[in-house]
Amino acid sequence: MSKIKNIQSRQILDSRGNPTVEVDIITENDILGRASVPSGASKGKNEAFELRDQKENIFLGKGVLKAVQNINDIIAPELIGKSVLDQICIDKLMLELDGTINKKRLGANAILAISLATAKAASNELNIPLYKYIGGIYACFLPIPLINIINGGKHSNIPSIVFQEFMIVPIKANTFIEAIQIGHKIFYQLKNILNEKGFSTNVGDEGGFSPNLNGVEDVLDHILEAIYMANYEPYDQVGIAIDCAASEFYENDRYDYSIFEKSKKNEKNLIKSREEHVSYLSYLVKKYPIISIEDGMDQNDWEGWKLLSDEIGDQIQLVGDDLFVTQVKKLNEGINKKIANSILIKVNQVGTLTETIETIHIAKKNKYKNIISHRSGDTEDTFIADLSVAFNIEQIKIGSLCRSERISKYNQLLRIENELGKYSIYSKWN
Ligand code: 2PG
Ligand code: MG
Repeated sequence: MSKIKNIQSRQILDSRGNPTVEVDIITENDILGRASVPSGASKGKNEAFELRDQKENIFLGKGVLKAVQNINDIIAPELIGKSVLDQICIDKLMLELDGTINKKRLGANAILAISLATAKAASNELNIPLYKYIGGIYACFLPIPLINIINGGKHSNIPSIVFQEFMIVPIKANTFIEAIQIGHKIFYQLKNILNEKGFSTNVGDEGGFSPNLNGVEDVLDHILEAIYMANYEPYDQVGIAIDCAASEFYENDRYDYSIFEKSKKNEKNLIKSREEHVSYLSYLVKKYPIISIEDGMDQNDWEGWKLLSDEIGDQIQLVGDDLFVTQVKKLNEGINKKIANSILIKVNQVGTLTETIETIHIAKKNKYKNIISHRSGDTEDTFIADLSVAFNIEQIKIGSLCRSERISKYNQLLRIENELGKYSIYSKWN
């Protein structure tokens, strides 16, 4: 009954209007599992391979019809008749069919769409919420949201802020809805402040504002002002998290802030050695209520990562995104070298649900925090909201409180909180 009867794949659009893969898996019971795949702008070099058609005159080369065809011609015939309850076997079979290290043959976007749709079909087949199907009876923790409010770097087209994401973290909220209310208040305070000063409140790729501010400290000053104006205590009630996405401005062994802070191009101190960059981050941590830094260093600058980890790793959360690309091998390397203390989890960096779960478990075992994450190009798919609850993950990063592809995930978490009712537990920051 839970056997796959039909698989239909198609090209749909992500939040940037670029094509992405969607899959429908239909069981013999006519039960549907549907999933779609997100896509990053600041991608790690070691991410699983995203297969694009590369036909310049169609969708600027970003079509995914080849991936769709791989599903229809290669993957689907092998999966028809298999049970959607056999997630591990299905994921393994796809890895074998692909046969490459980074899923280059079939495309990680093809493989991931099937992998996620399989789990959804299974949960629908059993009539169990997705988070419970994946995580079991102990799945009951709602994550703390890292709520994006300013977009810089590659997520904005205003070349004035080198770091990619500035987020607020409601660390003292007692429920998910309370966390959202706090975020909402600060988000709109910030909007007022920016408006009054004549800055644009247009939003970037992840829904945070994208104003023409004067670099990182100007952004942090504005966020701090918004936290105070909303009547919250920085540090005590609300912390700041940043994603430097440092791989995007690392060139010739230097951290070159002028790549994104173009108006300041002639300022001498914009090009920093790894030591200067680490000192700057450490200075920011002293000056502002920063409690988490993601990708503070370039993905290949392990020496820099070590320096940063030794310098501030015992004070704040240091998150590896491009550094670990959700892959066990990279994470183990980091654990052995005592680099970072947390990992960003993005399903499409590794390409199957099974491998994502393996990485989550390795992190937990080694006391590295997991932070489930969206991509800057995302869809209305809410899989990652359920995934966070499935494994009682402490934190989630799903953008700002606008743009429907972000809101869909917040809403799914609100539904889960509502459904769990008195059994829901809200994660605590520690
Ligand atoms: C990141 C992500 C998501 P992108 O760097 O953490 O916020 O961005 O999807 O562009 O890689
Ligand atoms: Mg990142």
